Amino acid sequence: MKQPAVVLGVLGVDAHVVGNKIMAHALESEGFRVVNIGTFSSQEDFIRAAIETAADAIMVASLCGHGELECRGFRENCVEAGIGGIHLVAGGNLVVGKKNWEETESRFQELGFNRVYPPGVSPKKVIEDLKRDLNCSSESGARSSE
Ligand code: B12
Repeated sequence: MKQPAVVLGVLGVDAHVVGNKIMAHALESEGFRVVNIGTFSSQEDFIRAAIETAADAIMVASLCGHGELECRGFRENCVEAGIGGIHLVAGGNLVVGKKNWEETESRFQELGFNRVYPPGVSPKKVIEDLKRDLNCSSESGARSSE
């Protein structure tokens, strides 16, 4: 069975790289193939990488607070590029300051993200959800969380 692959990166003019490195390491330790495109990545960079590597998911971080603006049109651009069904995940500090989390979450769901996480989420929680969402079993490459 194929090892599940994810494209991970930091969207837009955003230099915050620490969480990206931690998330990449955590995903790799759990058996995912991680294509880390790093900081200052555009929507097109994510989508191109996902097509080239036949990724199962795109994992977008935005820390600066411009997430909502930067994430607009992401799902539509995936559809246009022929990967409309790809699993989309967003996390980091998605909005400026401390807004009501439920509002932020539903805003990103409306934008087409399957999973949206608040600031400081643990990589363990993100990976548990990802395994469930991608139907990963130990046979498919990602190690079981037990
Ligand atoms: C270090 C830091 C910087 C460094 C970054 C150095 C570097 N190369 O990484 C420098 C000094 C460059 C910087 C600059 C700026 N910063 Co700064 N920075 C921070 C700081 C103090 C820590 C960030 C960090 O490394 N945290 C540790 C990591 C482990 O946590 P994390 O990144 O949040 O990641 C966790 C989760 O979010 C999650 N996660 C990470 N990636 C992903 C991906 C996915 C898909 C998922 C699901 C989850 C996930 O997992 C991680 C583990 O829990 C934060 C404040 C804070 N305490 O968070 C501000 C902060 C992020 N910065 C902020 C701002 C405003 C800026 C500047 C705009 C300031 C300015 N006016 O110039 C600039 C932006 C520059 C740019 N173009 O990016 C704000 C963002 C505000 C907002 N979103 O509301 C913050 C929150 C500070 C604040 N309270 O105002 N910053």
